[in-house]
Amino acid sequence: MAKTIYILNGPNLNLLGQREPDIYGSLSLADIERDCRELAEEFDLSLEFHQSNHEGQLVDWIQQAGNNSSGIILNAGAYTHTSVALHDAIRAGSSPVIELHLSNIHAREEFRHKSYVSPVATGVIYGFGGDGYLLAIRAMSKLLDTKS
Ligand code: CA2
Repeated sequence: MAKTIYILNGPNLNLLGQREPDIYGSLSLADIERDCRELAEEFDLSLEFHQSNHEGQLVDWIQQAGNNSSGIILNAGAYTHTSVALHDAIRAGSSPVIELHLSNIHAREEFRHKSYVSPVATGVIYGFGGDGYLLAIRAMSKLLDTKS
């Protein structure tokens, strides 16, 4: 049976492509989803792709992915820098988690340097724009193969 990856996107990522293209690129989230689906199919992975502006909804999806033994690619947006709830949800589950950011968060404001996700993530990818999602799918495919 095909393994499943959850790609979860946090607050304001629904605005991608509409503003701040110098920082986040010109792709919309729908463009990114389309490219992810194409690559996931090549790797024979089934894909759950979601975005929410609500912290609790992201927690629910992280728990759901854990219950289904799925991998998680998480761009938690601004919650990355604030959310103990996301940290705890990842910690409570056994899913491998790749933290992802479009921008290089360490080349930006100081408040973006702190991540509550990094200490409980398997790995982190940032600074490659939309391509980061594709790099993360490749990395997750290997992680899930090693796990089985
Ligand atoms: O670089 C990333 O992927 C971030 O997770 C994006 C978050 C930011 O708070 C993190 O520090 C880094 C912000 C997403 C907001 O996206 C927008 C897109 C277009 C216009 C305005 C916001």
